[in-house]
Amino acid sequence: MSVQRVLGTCHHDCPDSCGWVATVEDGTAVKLRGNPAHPYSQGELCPKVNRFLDRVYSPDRLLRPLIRTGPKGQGQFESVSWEVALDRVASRVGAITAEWGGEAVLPWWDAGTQGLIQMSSLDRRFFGRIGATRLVGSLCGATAGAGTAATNGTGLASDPMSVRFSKLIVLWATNTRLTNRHLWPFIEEARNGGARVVVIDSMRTATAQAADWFVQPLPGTDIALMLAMMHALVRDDLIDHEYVQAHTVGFEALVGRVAGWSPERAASVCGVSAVDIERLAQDYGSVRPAMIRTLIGAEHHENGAMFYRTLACLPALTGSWKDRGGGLAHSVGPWVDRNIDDSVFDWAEPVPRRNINMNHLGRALTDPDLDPPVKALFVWNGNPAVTVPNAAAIRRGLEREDLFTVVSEQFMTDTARYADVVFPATTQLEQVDLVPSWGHLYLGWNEPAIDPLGEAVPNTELWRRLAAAMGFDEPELFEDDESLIASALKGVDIKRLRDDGYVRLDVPDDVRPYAQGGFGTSSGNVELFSESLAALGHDPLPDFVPPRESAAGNPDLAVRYPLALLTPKHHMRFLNTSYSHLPKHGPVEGGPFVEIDPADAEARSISEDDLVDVWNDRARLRLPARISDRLRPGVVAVPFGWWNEHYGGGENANSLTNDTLTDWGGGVAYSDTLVQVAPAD
Ligand SMILES: Nc1nc2c(c(=O)[nH]1)N[C@H]1C(S)=C(S)[C@@H](COP(=O)(O)OP(=O)(O)OC[C@H]3O[C@@H](n4cnc5c(=O)[nH]c(N)nc54)[C@H](O)[C@@H]3O)O[C@H]1N2
Ligand SMILES: Nc1nc2c(c(=O)[nH]1)N[C@H]1C(S)=C(S)[C@@H](COP(=O)(O)OP(=O)(O)OC[C@H]3O[C@@H](n4cnc5c(=O)[nH]c(N)nc54)[C@H](O)[C@@H]3O)O[C@H]1N2
Ligand code: SF4
Ligand SMILES: [Mo]
Repeated sequence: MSVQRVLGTCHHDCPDSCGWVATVEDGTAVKLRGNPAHPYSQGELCPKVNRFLDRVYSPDRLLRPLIRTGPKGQGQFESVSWEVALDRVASRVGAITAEWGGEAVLPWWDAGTQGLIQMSSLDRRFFGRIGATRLVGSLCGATAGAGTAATNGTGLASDPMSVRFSKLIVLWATNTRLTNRHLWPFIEEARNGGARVVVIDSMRTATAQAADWFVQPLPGTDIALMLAMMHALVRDDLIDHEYVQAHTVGFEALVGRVAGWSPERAASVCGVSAVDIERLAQDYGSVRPAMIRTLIGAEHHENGAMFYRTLACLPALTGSWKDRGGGLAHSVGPWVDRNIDDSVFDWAEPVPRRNINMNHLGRALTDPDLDPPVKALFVWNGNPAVTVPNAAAIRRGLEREDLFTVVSEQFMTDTARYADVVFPATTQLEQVDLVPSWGHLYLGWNEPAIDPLGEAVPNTELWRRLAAAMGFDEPELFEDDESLIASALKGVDIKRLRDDGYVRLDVPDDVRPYAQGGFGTSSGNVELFSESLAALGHDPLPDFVPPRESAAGNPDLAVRYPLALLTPKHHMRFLNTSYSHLPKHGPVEGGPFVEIDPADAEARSISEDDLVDVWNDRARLRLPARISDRLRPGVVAVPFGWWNEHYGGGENANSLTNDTLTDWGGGVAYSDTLVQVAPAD
């Protein structure tokens, strides 16, 4: 028997990008464990990926190309050869582009794998060659990045692992223990050294339960809290004047703005008491090092970019960037640019192409005035029928008989069910890739451990086959995987990376990007007052504007829909919508439900486990009620990640959510959603 141990890296859209070791016996993977040598994940995976082999070898894996035989959305397909499926796509797409032009083709993809080449590489060339509509915007991360960049010029930020040197850790709108679990041991290390952990979240999450202090603002109102913190920092002179003088612009203007934001005023907006706001400001202004850790939880509001822009002012005021274990930690993506240049994958564009925001998929598929209309849709690395807000509109669009939909998937997702042609995709065990992380400073290598199952192919191979079927002959459309990876790497020893399974980015051990200033703005300073935001029509100073779909933003709507709805990640065994359909994941987590506070439940005569309707003008869901004290009165929550089938109909949590774009950054405000809840009749 031949036994091999193959090093790889988890591809999931998760900040941890864990290193793994697959044990392969006679070509079959029999064990998958964390790589104990990995400096960040330290030998552990997670309750999702501990069972990854069940996913790889699931009897439900799609292993042959499929062509639809029944009505759209019914999931009736027949297996066909690759040749037949490719011919079908080439002829339909050829006819569509001939009649409507390339922009009638819309590619839609996300980070189902965040591997460098399998997430996005040859697709850019393939769709560039077609002249397809360009997908812009982001479901995740871009708004947070654009918000911090408005203050700091770039998204460069603290190394999350340096949290172990902190004495005060503020986990702001991030559910670390669930979503970023491998950071927790470093937080515990800091705690053992005397650090205190404060969690600021609209929900009493598992992370909040593990904190020393939990602060609970109403959703979408944290900016008011931050403005009042700054008010108190200025009033009590907890400002690092030397740092502010040397490395910021607009301090006096900011002081003028926050003067109007007393803790009492902020308390009436965000629901956190003035006493707690004062205490938070005192702690933040006096304990050193103090690190603020955030990910993306707060970007899904209409004022999402302003949240991060305002948050980024705090460490500048206290000079916290000077400290190891201080500053602001969010995505480390911008550090990855030191060693990776993915613009090598771009297609040299001969003509400008129209843009469509990925969050507006429903609008794009149903807009009668869109010219040209979307006639062909390609989806890979994502499940937009469940993950994109206003999903009810997406479903109506996917049902269009004149829309030709192509999906590349590992499973028959809610999106794949609407496809005309489905191509089978490999998993991370079956494909080569390099995995940049957004949660730590190591690049991961992923060596294929087993041969592709059935006729599944990596995404890159799909684009090569489609290019050939379309009759294209530019050599850059056919570049092989290893060459693609090598072309994007800068200054990385690939052999070492392959041998060890990971390599540290070209960054120092002690990462303090702004200890001596050097911000990425044109002035080189933190822009407390931002001319560039003003030029774009935004408020040049931090300010709080209530989201339009909130009780404060739209009192009339709130009469009909008085409850704010959160739809957060909640289940340990889910990764977005991947896994909820698998037998050792979904059934173990139970099923979807709506969480409601005792006061709101009582006012509606709702008892535990009662079936209730949750609705607004977009859709209606019927769910069991769970009465809990994790939310403030006026806020309810439905966990994200379940498929339509788990709701027993054609809807899911995102059928209810708001697809308004964020203030800037191209994200979406799905956490600004108002609903009503009542017992089902
Ligand atoms: N188990 C598991 N882990 C995951 C994922 C998963 O699906 N399952 N998904 C992965 C992905 S794609 C990502 S991007 C990361 C995300 O990681 P996080 O950003 O940590 O997670 P989220 O759950 O999106 O949001 C965090 C918190 O923001 C809170 N929140 C929402 N609005 C507000 C607000 O206005 N103010 C405040 N203070 N809090 C607010 C929510 O209640 C939630 O608890 O997690 C990754 N890890
Ligand atoms: N209401 C609400 N909506 C949300 C969120 C929320 O918290 N609440 N979170 C948002 C966030 S942060 C994110 S990142 C998005 C996630 O949105 P999506 O990326 O659409 O979510 P996933 O469910 O992870 O879908 C990934 C799909 O990619 C497939 N896949 C994985 N690897 C490969 C591969 O190599 N090739 C191909 N072809 N397919 C592959 C998987 O089988 C899976 O079906 O959802 C967002 N939407
Ligand atoms: S999903 Fe996240 S925590 Fe789990 S193994 Fe993958 S990278 Fe690690
Ligand atoms: Mo995400």
